[in-house]
Amino acid sequence: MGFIEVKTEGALARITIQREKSLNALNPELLKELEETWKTLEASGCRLALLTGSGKAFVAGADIGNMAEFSKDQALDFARAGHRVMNVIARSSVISLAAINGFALGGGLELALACHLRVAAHSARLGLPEVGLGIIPGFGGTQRLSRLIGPGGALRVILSGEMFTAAQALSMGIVEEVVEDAELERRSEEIARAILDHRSHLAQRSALTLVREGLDLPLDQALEREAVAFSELFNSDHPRTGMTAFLGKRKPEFS
Ligand code: CO8
Repeated sequence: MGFIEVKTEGALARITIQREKSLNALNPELLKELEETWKTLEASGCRLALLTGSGKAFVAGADIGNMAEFSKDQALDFARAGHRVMNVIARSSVISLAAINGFALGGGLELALACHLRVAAHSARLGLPEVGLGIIPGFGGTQRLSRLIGPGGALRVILSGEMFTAAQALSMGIVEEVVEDAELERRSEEIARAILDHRSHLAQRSALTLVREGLDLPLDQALEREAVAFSELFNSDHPRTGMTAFLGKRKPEFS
């Protein structure tokens, strides 16, 4: 342990990657630590993780020094280790919001893509520069980016390897919001609070799963899953709590 700072406040966790001298580049130890951090968050009852980087980068990619002399087998192991971590984050019931504070390149952008939501600081720079290194985005980028913005946009980003601005990322649909640099922390926390306060965590968990898994299903099957998931919420007291609070002009307090 040692590359990740975790600060929790109730259901909110602030996660900061701290490997500043390498612009928070992801090496195997850091990846392992990220995976363990998420598993700890899940066990702790945390509902939302705000993920950011320390210094001038969110994450500037996988650690290039670590990869330069890879054999084919080592490359496969590393790609699989990356996939495992990104999947843990993407499939987690802990809602993840990437607060992109600087460079989010290669594996760093792929990490942000594994998160459920992305807010970028105005000066952030994003990109998938892998093809310039003779490799491909191997931490899920070829798949998650094309699912997020479509194949044309994804191929433009991947094939050019160009760095682009936060405003360009917003127009491509890669991030949900861009804010002034000084506002990144405050605005990310505001979004987190809007998600957490007086909202049903059971309904949110259900919606997370439906959106994520539904994308891989034919529409009719995905809609049927939605209907079943909708009905299953009525096994809990959350629908009654939420709707009686509305009718009583109160804010709901979900158990
Ligand atoms: N890996 C290792 N070290 C890095 C990385 C990185 N990805 N990025 C930056 N660093 C290091 C630099 O080498 C430098 O170290 P040192 O001080 O010892 O020379 C330090 O961080 C500071 O960086 P710079 O001096 O370069 O800072 P600048 O502000 O001049 O430039 C940049 C910032 C533009 C971000 C520049 O550092 C850069 O281009 N970095 C590399 C970005 C990149 O190509 N990222 C993609 C990496 S590949 C990848 O992520 C693949 C993921 C999928 C893997 C699949 C597994 C098989």
